[in-house]
Parts: sequence; C-alpha cells; structure tokens
Amino acid sequence: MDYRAVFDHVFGIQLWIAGGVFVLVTALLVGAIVLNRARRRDKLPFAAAEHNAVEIGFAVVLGGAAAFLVWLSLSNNHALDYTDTQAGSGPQAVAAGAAPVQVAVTAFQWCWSASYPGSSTSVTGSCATPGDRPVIVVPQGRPVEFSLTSRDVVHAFWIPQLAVKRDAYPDHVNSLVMTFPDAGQWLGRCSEYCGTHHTTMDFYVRAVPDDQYQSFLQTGALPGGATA
Ligand SMILES: [Cu+2]
Repeated sequence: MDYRAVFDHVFGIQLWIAGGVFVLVTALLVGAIVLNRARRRDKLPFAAAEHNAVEIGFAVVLGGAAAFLVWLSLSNNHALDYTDTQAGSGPQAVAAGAAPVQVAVTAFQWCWSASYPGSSTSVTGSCATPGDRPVIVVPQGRPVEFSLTSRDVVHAFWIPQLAVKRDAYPDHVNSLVMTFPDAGQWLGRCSEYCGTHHTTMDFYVRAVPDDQYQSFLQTGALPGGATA
C-alpha cells in the first residue's frame, strides 16, 4: 500500500465508526428529551436514575471502538515504514538489501537544511520568500532515507501531495524511507506549529535522474540551473 492508500483506508474506517457513534449519540439524546417531556413530572428523569447496565454497555461499545481505531492506526503506521510511494504511481516497495541513499534533514526556526553524508554538498535557505526555499535533491528510482532532526523545537516534515509526514525532534533522529519513481518536484511544509514563521517554512523535494544527482553531489549546483 502506498501512503495515500493507507491514509484513505484508515480514514474511511474512522469515518464510518465516527458516523455510527454520532448517529447513536444523537438518537439517545433525542430519545431522552422526548421521553422526559412525555414523562409525568413527579417521576425521576432518566438521567437521575441508575441505569448501570446501559452505562456499562455504552462504555464498552465506545471503549471497543477506540481500541479498534488505535489498533488500526498502529498496524497501518507500521506498514508505512516499509513501503513508499510517489503520487499516482502506486506502491514502490523497498527492495530487500537495496541500501537507501542517505539524506540528513534538519529543521530549524524557520526553515530546513539538508546534507548528504559522504559529500560536502548541502542545501539550506531562509524560507523568507518563495524564491529562498531549500530544494532537497534526491535521485529518482532509488530508495531514499531521510534522517530527520531539529535544531530547536519540534517541527514536522510534510509533503502534502505524497501524503507523507514525519515529526522532526531535537536530540532525536526519525527516519523515513521513500522512493521517487518519477522525476519531479513537490512542495513540502512544516506541519507542526513552531512559532512566528511556521507558515512560511516551505521547501521542495526534487527527484532527478541519477547522473544529475551525482553531479549535484559533486558540484552543489541544482539540476535545472539555480543554486541553493
Ligand atoms: Cu516548523
């Protein structure tokens, strides 16, 4: 499954359960109002009397739904760590034994930098204007492992079009493996509120053919002309 499919799968099931709980609660609420209005005034209203079986049953149903959703999310999250995707191209499983290309990404207030272990090339920017967004270059068609960390507060690495999101914590490295089957460029954002300029903390991920990636590693010049 790719990221988008996993998201749609989990969200679809959540929607049905949430919808069912909404209908149940609304029906009980309307029923209670109607019954209490119809009841004679000298009787205790439903809510003031003890109805242990009903209350326990309700708690069991809701607790069961919550436990099921937690299990569903956790099991699908696990699946995401071993698959990857590019929008529209379906799942691209990481081939066993294929060592991913390493890209070290650091978030900071309020932009991103990326370095490539084994190369002196790095990219960064200020994110102050759309023209100063860092472009994280990756090779097309090979697994890429992003090692995510933060220099200051909690940020989150998010590529909306690819339905990919992973937190970047200070003093901790989160990793995310993806493959980009096609060349292209995607807008990335920070999805964890991190201060004044959180909303301008945008970057690009650009996938290029391997020969262009290799020359980028050697020269630092962005494929396509502009220099980061
Ligand atoms: Cu941020």
